[in-house]
Amino acid sequence: MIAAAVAKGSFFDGSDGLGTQDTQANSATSEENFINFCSGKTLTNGLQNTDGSCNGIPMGNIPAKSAMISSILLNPQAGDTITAGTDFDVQVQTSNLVAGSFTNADTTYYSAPQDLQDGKVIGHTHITVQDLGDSLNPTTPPDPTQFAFFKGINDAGDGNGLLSAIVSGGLPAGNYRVCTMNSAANHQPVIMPVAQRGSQDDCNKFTVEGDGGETNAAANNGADGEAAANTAAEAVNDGPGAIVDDNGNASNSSSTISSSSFDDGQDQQQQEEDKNKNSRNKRRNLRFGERIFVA
Ligand SMILES: [Cu+2]
Repeated sequence: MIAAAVAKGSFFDGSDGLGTQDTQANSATSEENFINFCSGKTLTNGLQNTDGSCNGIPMGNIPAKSAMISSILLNPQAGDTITAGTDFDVQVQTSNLVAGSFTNADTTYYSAPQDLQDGKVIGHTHITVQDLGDSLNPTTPPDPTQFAFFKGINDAGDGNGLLSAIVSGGLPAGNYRVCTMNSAANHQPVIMPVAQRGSQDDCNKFTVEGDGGETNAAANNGADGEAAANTAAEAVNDGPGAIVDDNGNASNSSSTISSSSFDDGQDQQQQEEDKNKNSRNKRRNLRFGERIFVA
């Protein structure tokens, strides 16, 4: 590491600094800035590992307090009633998000730090809608694996922070919550400079009424939702750097990455594994047609 890049703040557990409280947890410390924190664990490696993983990529550039992200949903509004099975727009006005930057969610998930342009976070937002069950005010948190609609918005909207996603086909009758999930380009939740602040995200609750309306294609159990999850899972199987060429064949670029700077002696074994994956992947066609924005 370059000395100037070492964060000395990580040397201290916070037990005798300013702001110490009796009830606080002492921070973990590392004079190496946790550079080996993920050693021996399953690395995130840009993949959406459903069993969890360890990500060693820095958090990155953080905006000034004067450029913190804020959001307000314009549609659906709080308490709205929407007709079942009818298209509607989710619209959110954001501020201080340089929207429209959306990296490959299957192979570069959390793989690079948050970054800024003109002092503002470069990234995108996600819209997620969940069925709340019998009531708009349930007391049990909704299961995060279950969603009625999900979309990563990969465009810059109107260029002034107004972003939207069409819920094509609408939703079946029910009580719902719609939320934003603002993120940096590599899909990580945005990191803000101070603790005391307003939320960077917004949620509204609304009702869908009437007959008709099927499971939305972008639900966790809809065709697009399942295809996106399958693609993410295939990328995990392919390993870091999995790519798909113009013919729809997957290959793994990580074997071409020079790893001479690593001292763990596993490079050769890794390259052998990558080679095996390549030959397997070449037999496999991209099954899911159009690319689906999964995250
Ligand atoms: Cu994303």
